[in-house]
Amino acid sequence: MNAPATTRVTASNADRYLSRQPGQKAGLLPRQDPLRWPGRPDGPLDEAACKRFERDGFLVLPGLFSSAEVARLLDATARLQQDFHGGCDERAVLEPDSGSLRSVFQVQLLHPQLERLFRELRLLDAAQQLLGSEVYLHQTRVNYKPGFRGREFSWHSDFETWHVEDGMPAMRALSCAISLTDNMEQNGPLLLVPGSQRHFIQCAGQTPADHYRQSLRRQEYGVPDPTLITRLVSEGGLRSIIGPAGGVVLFDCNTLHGSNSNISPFARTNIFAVYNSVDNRLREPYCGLPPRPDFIANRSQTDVLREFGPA
Ligand code: 6CS
Ligand code: FE
Repeated sequence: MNAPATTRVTASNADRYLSRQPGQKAGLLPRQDPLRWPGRPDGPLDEAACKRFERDGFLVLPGLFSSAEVARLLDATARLQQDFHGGCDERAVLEPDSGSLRSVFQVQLLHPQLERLFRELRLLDAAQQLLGSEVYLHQTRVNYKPGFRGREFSWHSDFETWHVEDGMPAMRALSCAISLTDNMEQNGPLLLVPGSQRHFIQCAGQTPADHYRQSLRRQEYGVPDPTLITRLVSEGGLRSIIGPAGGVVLFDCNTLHGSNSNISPFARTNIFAVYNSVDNRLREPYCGLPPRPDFIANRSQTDVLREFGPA
């Protein structure tokens, strides 16, 4: 006799990536999803670039935006920095100790330049090609990482958080980071672990209620065990993404990453867009808590993202 519908766990919504379950220990599971999804072989990335993304879990695209485009985007993000300083709005996240502005989320709704940016075909087509489908925006943000006061982002896999806390079923999303200032060794560049995307890092500890209020400032749950980080770094190395403003790095939702504090005088300001496959829309959070707010995990505007119409 079948279990009543309310308790039956169907194959389609079973939790394939258990993490932060009661009594759970840290561990590694093999990835159960493609590294590069089939279905859209044509796009702006050549075969060598796609193979680098599959191998490393990220792809660096230097100089994708011109200095004139970067200047316009910097103006837009500086405007948001003025409008949101002091954290007057829940979409603005402040640094844990200085109160400086750390991040602003859902920026495509806050400035017309940014609404257009994420629909640029050089980004949209690349995301569709790697994810093998049409896409929508799961999350966007500006990370300001101001000079002297920009604090670190602990080691993590975005997918572990987006699966556990947002109900993202499969590893079929990617982040696109656009650098608006020079990313140097000295100002807290993004650190990525090549090859780490092949493992799902199970984290111990149960997710607190409203965890995002803390985690976006300083993350303590969903941070992998140091012995597992050490193992993945020893296997794949550690790559810091440095380069002049205007560069882009695309990284898989499950690639282990983090970044150091910025004690230099130079801001490291990057815009992030997370493209999710339209075949991977969010379900109920696997941690069993209520869904996170829309500005962090978009559930309300998940139609296919298309190129912006003529100006
Ligand atoms: O929780 C999140 O969605 C955010 N946290 C981090 C550290 N990276 C992804 C995302 O911005
Ligand atoms: Fe992240």
